[in-house]
Amino acid sequence: MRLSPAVRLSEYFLPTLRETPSEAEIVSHRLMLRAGMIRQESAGIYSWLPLGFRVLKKIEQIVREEMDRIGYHEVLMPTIQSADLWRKSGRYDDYGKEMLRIQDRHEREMLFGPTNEEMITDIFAEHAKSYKDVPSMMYHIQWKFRDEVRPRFGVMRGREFFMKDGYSFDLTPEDGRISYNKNFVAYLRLYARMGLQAIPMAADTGPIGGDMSHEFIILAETGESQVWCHKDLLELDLLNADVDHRDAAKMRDVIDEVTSYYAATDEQHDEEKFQAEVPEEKRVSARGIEVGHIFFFGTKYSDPIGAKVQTADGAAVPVHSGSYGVGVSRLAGAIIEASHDDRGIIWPEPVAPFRAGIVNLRQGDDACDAACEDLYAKLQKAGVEVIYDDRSERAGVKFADMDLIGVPWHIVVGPKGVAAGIVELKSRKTGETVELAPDAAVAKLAG
Ligand code: 5CA
Repeated sequence: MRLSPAVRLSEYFLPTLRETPSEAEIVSHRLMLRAGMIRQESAGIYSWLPLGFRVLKKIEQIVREEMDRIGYHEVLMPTIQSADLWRKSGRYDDYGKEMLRIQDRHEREMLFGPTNEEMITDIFAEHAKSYKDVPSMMYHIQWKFRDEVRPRFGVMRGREFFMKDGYSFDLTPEDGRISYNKNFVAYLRLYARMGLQAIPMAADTGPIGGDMSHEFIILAETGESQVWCHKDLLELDLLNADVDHRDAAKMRDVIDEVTSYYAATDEQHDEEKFQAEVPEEKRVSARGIEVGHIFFFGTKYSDPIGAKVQTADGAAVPVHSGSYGVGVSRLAGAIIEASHDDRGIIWPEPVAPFRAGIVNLRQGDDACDAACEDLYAKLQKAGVEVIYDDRSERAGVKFADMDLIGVPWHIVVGPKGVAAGIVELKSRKTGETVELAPDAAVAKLAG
């Protein structure tokens, strides 16, 4: 999906707030509201405004690329599902009050999907017949609804939220394990690409079920889970865990290395083991945010739904499956928790809504306006996504807004600089500034 490459702030819908909204308990929620990214519609249900929408789409695209890289096929299933399918798996009753149940005009029971194991298994069952149809992996990125008891922290624990859910189908448990490993390794990379160190931790399977599961956790004071891990996990180079997904042995090695360090959420934590395995100075006990969760549950859904394929010798066997979730909308908040300061958000470049922001210090001054227009055109031409603050506002307001929305590079254009043929290029992250010719700034940002 192509986002508009450039916007002028005077024409943009960016409702930033000076005051801290009182309803927001944690920093990411406060900053998302203050930066005009989201608006609450009901408890745990949000609209994504233009700036927030761009970030959401950037996160989504990274997830998509990493899924496609390991051989997934993208689909799109509906948000509304039939209750009958969920009766087959037994989860219609099990899900309890967290499921939003709906009746259509014919009094048929429907529901707003909290996840899609049943539906994708049913799709697979109808069309896949033979061992030649596996392995198969499909995912979609779609809105989910869970009527959480306590929606809170903005998009971090919403009721309606955006999730990537992937599903694998294999002939044997061993092959299923290989699919699980492909996902595991892809997850290490996808979070690293967003500037996050997400640590896989052995986890409970909850309502999804199965016998193997890992949560991907980023450490943050405001996280909802208590976690324990080995300090070295925080420094592992996860981005370069770039193994060929067809090389099962190499994938296994990467996973063995990462999982050789102690890491557990509170349901799985074993204090004695932690103390025995991890030297005191390496023990980390912290709060964490769950940004993904993967499960291997074998035939839990293929059995009741009848997803079978024929083996080479003609026997019909249920397929072995796993499901793999990424909290796409939660990530927008989680990234802010991991990357902000007292002035606002500091977006990691790959998920930034824009790469550059032009600050015109003297709007209406012919020379400044011309210099900014020229930069604006050249940045677009160079493929640099840019937001141009062309409002007639004081410099202080413009600086504050640019810091708040967290664009990685600010180009400050003022009358003195323009007269001398220079602009100031500032890094939002480090605060460092350099003065250089406008064309040099464009070249630097395009590089
Ligand atoms: N079917 C499985 C895997 S696809 C599943 O639903 N797993 S899950 O319940 O763990 O959800 C996957 C991810 O969605 C979680 O790791 C979390 O990052 C995100 N998520 C879950 N509930 C919420 C919520 N209420 N608000 C925002 N994100 C959520």
